Formats: sequence, C-alpha cells, structure tokens
Amino acid sequence: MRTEVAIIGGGPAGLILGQLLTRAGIDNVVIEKHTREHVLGRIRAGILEWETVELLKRAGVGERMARHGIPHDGIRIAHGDQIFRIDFAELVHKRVMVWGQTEITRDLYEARDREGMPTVHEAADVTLHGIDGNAPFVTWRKDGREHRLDCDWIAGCDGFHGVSRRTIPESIRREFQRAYPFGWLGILSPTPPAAEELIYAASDRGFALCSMRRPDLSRHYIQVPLADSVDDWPDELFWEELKRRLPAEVARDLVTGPSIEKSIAPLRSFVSEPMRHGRLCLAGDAAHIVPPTGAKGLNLAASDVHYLAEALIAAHHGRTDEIDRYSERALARVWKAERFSWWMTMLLHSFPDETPFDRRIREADLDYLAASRAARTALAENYVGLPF
Ligand code: FAS
Ligand code: PHB
Repeated sequence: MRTEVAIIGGGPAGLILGQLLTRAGIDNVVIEKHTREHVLGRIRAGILEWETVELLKRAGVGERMARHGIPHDGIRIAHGDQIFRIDFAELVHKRVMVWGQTEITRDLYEARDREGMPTVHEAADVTLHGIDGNAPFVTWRKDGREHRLDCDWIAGCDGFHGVSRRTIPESIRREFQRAYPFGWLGILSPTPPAAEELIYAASDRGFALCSMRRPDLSRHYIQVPLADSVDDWPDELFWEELKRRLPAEVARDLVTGPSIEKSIAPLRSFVSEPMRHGRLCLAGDAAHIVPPTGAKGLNLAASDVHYLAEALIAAHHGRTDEIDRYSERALARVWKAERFSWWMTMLLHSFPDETPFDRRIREADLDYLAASRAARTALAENYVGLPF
C-alpha cells in the first residue's frame, strides 16, 4: 500500500488532520490501535475554543455541533462561598462552545466514511520506519499478518502512550514535565447541570468542577488523591463531597443522580520537543499533555493539526518552508497553553504539601482575580484561546 500521509492514531488529532488533508486532495490513511467503538467510548474534553469550532467547520463536521453545541459567554469561579464570573463576552468579546469530544470523534469517523477514506482499526505493533530518509513507511500486524504502508510523511497523532514520539531518537528529544500530586475523578450523570455555565471551585477540601454536555447531561469532577480508585467513590459519596466543595447556594439546588461513566485521570504537564524529526511530525497528545483545568488538551490538538495541515499542503505543492517551521510554530502556542493550564491548576487545587504561605498566596491570587478586571481579562483571553 502507498499513500502521501500516514496518520498514526484515530483520535481527534488524527481524524481532524485526515479531514483537512482529504479536503485538500491529499491521500492519507489513518492507522488506529483500537476499534472504533473503543475510541468512541472515551469520555474526554468538553470545551471548544472558537478557533477549534471554526476548524471543525472547515473539516466538514460543524453541522451537528452548530445544532446541539451550547455557546458559553463565561465561566464562574467559586472560592469558598464567594462566586464570581469571568465574562468572556464583555472582557474579550469571544465565547467558547460546549460540545463533547465523543461527539466530535463520532462526526469525524462518519465524515471519513462518507469521503471513502481508509482507516485501519485494531492495528497491532505499529512501527515507524525510515523517518530520517525520504521514503518512510509504517508496518503493523492485523489478521495474523504484517502490513506495510509506504508514504511521504508520517503524522504521529497517537497520544501520550503512542509509538510516534518514542520513534524520535532519545538523543534528539527534549522532554519537560511536571506531575501533579492528585487526580480528577470525573462522572457523567443524566442530571441537569449545576448552573447554566461551568463552575470551577477552589474549596478548602480541594478542587471541583461542574460542567455539562447537554441540558440533561452533566459532567462533574473533584480532585482526589492519586492513591484513590473509582471503587473508593460510590455515587452518593461523590455527590456528598462535590456539594461540600461548592458554595451553599449551588449545593442546595444541585440535582444528583446515577453516574453513567466514572473515571480517574492523573494530571500532568508535559512537552516533548521538537515536534518534527525528518519525515515524522507529532500533533496533539503525542507531543504534549496539559492538566484539564484550562480545557486546553483537545484545543491544542486542533491548533497543531491546523498548522500541520498547512505545512503538508505546502509540501504537496513543493514548498517545505512551512514544514520546516512547523515545530517552532506549534510549540509557541503549546507553551502558552501549558503555562495557562499550569497556572489554573496551581490556583484552584489544594496541594498536599502546601505551606501556610503557599495557601495565602493562592487566596491572594483568587481575591485579586475577583477584584481586578485586568486579571479577569488575562484569564478570559487564555481560556477562550489565543489566536491560532
Ligand atoms: P488521543 O489520545 O485522543 O488519541 C490518540 C489515538 O491514538 C487513540 O485513539 C489511541 O488509541 C491511538 N493510539 C495510541 N497508540 C497507538 C499506536 N501505537 N498505534 C496506533 N494508534 C495508537 N482535554 C480537555 O480539553 N478537557 C478534558 O476534560 C479532558 N479530559 C481528559 C481525560 C482523560 C482521561 C484523558 C487521557 C485526556 C483528557 N483530555 C481532556 C485531553 C484529551 O481531550 C486530549 O487532549 C485529546 O484526546 C487529544 O487528542 P489526540 O491528540 O488525538 O490524542
Ligand atoms: C469537561 O466538560 O469535561 C471539562 C470542562 C472544562 C475543563 C475540563 C473538562 O477545564
């Protein structure tokens, strides 16, 4: 088999890139480790920057989002019983869209089917070859035999645990990371949201987030110790703890119900540089991870593939200047999102080893945010997303 671009990974980064390339007339094959059902079963991101919304429209998957997505003009921040709003519309004249990653991935797969583009699922032992030369290729095992795909470029969109990043020689890779001493326990519940906008809560008992997917489907999170497992958190204990972390007026009206999904995700900040080596370019979680506090993970995957699609389209037409600057261009935006996600995480979470001084600094930061339009504007500018 031969194609122009081999895309490793059938998550949002790989599928959005596949759509952008297909619509530019560039052949591509997506090679995914799991079944489509497994990929669609993941409950991940929920907030889209408006640049991501526009990118999804360009990728041909904006129709259902336009009908069912919920535009939001702000978020609320709760600090104990105090609650204040970050008014995106008033401060930076922008908004975000509430539309789940699961829905995006579903639309992307259906669009790929309509375009008749090849997607390999259940590809085992995916291996990248020849990325330092001009004739790279990918091999994998499926149905008891080895397969080979020759290509011009490989897009490593296979997430944090994928094979692509590790194909770049260790001597070339520069990795930067910070692990956080807690995780997020998240539930999906067929209950109305806690409020009409997201509530990020910094309480003495730890962080909580009240989000949503639809008017009848809520997504809530609480910070938990890394040693916890989902079994430590039966639904009633989760709801009780969530209410204790919310302002009394919000807790009083919170509608509880059964969880239809429950999981714990660790939090880390991670960047691997460079995002290009020879004929391999990384995009999305394959190159970087942010703590979900800033709702940046999926949106960074979107800006990466926006830049990468432009670069591969230019290369298709004989120009390599764009691909030569892809890594630098993508990383400039990645690091600003890493900073914002780290700052939101430090601001809103309780740290086990926090000193009384650390705690007062955190409280002063929250008080400053509540009182300063300049501080709220800075948060709003980053939350709605810096320009691609
Ligand atoms: P993905 O990890 O989504 O996709 C990579 C794909 O590559 C997967 O389908 C995987 O099966 C496949 N793959 C892996 N190894 C392979 C191999 N060797 N060969 C072929 N395929 C391979 N972001 C937010 O903004 N908000 C959130 O609330 C949020 N919650 C999250 C919760 C969890 C548990 C996790 C892990 C992430 C969360 N994220 C969140 C971040 C998440 O949304 C990512 O940013 C987003 O999925 C990035 O998309 P991709 O880069 O496509 O990576
Ligand atoms: C979500 O709805 O899953 C969500 C929203 C905002 C975040 C993280 C997750 O910062």
